[in-house]
Amino acid sequence: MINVEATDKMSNKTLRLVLGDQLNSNHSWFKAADDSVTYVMMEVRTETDYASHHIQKVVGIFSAMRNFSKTLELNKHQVIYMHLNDEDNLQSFEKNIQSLIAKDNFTHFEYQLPDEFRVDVVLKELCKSIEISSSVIDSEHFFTSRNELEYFFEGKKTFVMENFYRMLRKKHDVLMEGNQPLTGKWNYDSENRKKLPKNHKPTPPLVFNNNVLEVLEEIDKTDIKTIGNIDAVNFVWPINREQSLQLLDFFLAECLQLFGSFQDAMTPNEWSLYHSRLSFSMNLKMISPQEVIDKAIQEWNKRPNKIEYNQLERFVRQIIGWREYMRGIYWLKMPEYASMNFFNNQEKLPDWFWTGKTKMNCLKDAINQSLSFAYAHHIQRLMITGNFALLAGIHPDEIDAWYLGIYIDAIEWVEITNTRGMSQFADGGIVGTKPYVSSASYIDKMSNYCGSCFYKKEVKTGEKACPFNSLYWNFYDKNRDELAINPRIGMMYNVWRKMKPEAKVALLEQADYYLKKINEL
Ligand code: FAD
Ligand code: DLZ
Ligand code: SF4
Repeated sequence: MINVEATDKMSNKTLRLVLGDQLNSNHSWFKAADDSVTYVMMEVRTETDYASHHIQKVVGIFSAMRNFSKTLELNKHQVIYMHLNDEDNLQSFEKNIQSLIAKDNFTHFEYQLPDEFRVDVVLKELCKSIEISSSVIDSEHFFTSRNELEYFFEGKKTFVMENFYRMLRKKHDVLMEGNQPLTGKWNYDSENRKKLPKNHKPTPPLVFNNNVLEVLEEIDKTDIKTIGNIDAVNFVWPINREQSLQLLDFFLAECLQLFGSFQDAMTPNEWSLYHSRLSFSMNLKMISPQEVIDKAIQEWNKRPNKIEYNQLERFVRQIIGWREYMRGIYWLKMPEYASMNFFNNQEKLPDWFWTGKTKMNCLKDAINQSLSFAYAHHIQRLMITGNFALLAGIHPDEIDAWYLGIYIDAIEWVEITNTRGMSQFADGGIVGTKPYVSSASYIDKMSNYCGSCFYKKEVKTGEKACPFNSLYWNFYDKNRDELAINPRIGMMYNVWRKMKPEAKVALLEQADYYLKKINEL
């Protein structure tokens, strides 16, 4: 537990703020009930309106918040819960807190370190403006502190996720034998790139049949702008810690054994495959990354013949590696990160990103699935929607707004680093070493989308040519100044240079034609 900015500990009536993504029942705050402490949780318009969120995201967060406040009350904590339509709700964290302090004579205010830069600023400003003392405490969720990545890479020009991951494995003694990785090998990436076999039927996902109608009706009474669909009688996402743990158990029993093998696979109408769908539970802190990893390792120890080590390592890497790495980059690079646009892309997102109405099968599936479930797995986000947006030169602000809204797990610290960084290379290579772009051949290699598509994957120009093919070469041609010096990309320019001039012209004309009628693709 760290205590920062403590200005006065002599208070006898304390108000503690719990944010919607701080539902950590194991936090030291909640160890014992204390009559002098009141917790406040609030559904507010500043949070519902900073993006056009998916309706499942708003309903899911409110439902989880309400359940969390009930659990606190059951454990004898005093809680003020402000519902969205409460008359005295002033619709922002700072206004509500100021009002409560004045009304209820609190003498001390406390909050947990928020995960979003904007909220961090708001709460710091609030503490300066109030006349009572205040303090801030860690959220006790992550493996790393906000600044750990900065210290680790101090003096280095580039950041490498692999190095950060290895340091954390050693530091937290995860899958280690002394100072060496268990099995002697750190990285199993090359073994994890299988397409789903034709007749393979994946295990159906565990979904919850939560009735969240009451929450939905309250949102419907307002003018909050949301996107996507919802079945509010059978809401599929976990909305409390118990359900989050059930989802974890289901993943360990049914999916972990094939997690790595099919991590990059995509197939129509299968929205979850062998992914854990634990990001929502973890990002709201209903479960911790430590317990997810511990339980995965326990499961592997129980069933070593069923779960290969490489499947386990690949899963652990996502959580202790990528998730912590993205958080470190966020706190090191914000707020400048939010306006980076390395390629100076300026285009608007096509309308069909919001409707799914496109003839491109891969995009149609990934977008419709996102509208139906507020979820797409990593490769759909990176190599389908993200890939297309980058090839089409869409402005990163437009892309961020889409990703921040549409996914149930989208909280800015992990959304923006993945979107602007990993997917769009708008940070010029802070997160990744090269842009993730591909033509149809990669999409066909990893999915079963192309066979039934209106477009033809092998055709580059002319009728029914797959748009990814010409846009791919157009991207390299257009961004030559930025990319040709990158040693990981130089090879692509050799291929481009060796192409016949008329073939190059045809590809660029095709790309131009598609970009001009992007809304009709
Ligand atoms: P699994 O495939 O089961 O992986 C297990 C866990 O590993 C995840 O729950 C997640 O906590 C972690 N993880 C995996 N990859 C990453 C990653 N690249 N960065 C951080 N954590 C990772 N993740 C979010 O949580 N919120 C976002 O808003 C978000 N936006 C993204 C946008 C783009 C363009 C891309 C390419 C990726 C984004 N990701 C985001 C990362 C990743 O796609 C999701 O974490 C993952 O798809 C969530 O599904 P899952 O829980 O089934 O993950
Ligand atoms: C995303 C979200 C939404 C839609 N609504 C609320 C809310 O009404 N109250 C709340 O406390 N949190 C909400 N959140 C999550 C916050 O945006 C999140 O806590 C901040 O981004 C800090 O990371
Ligand atoms: Fe996507 Fe092109 Fe394949 Fe169609 S042919 S599914 S647009 S990659």
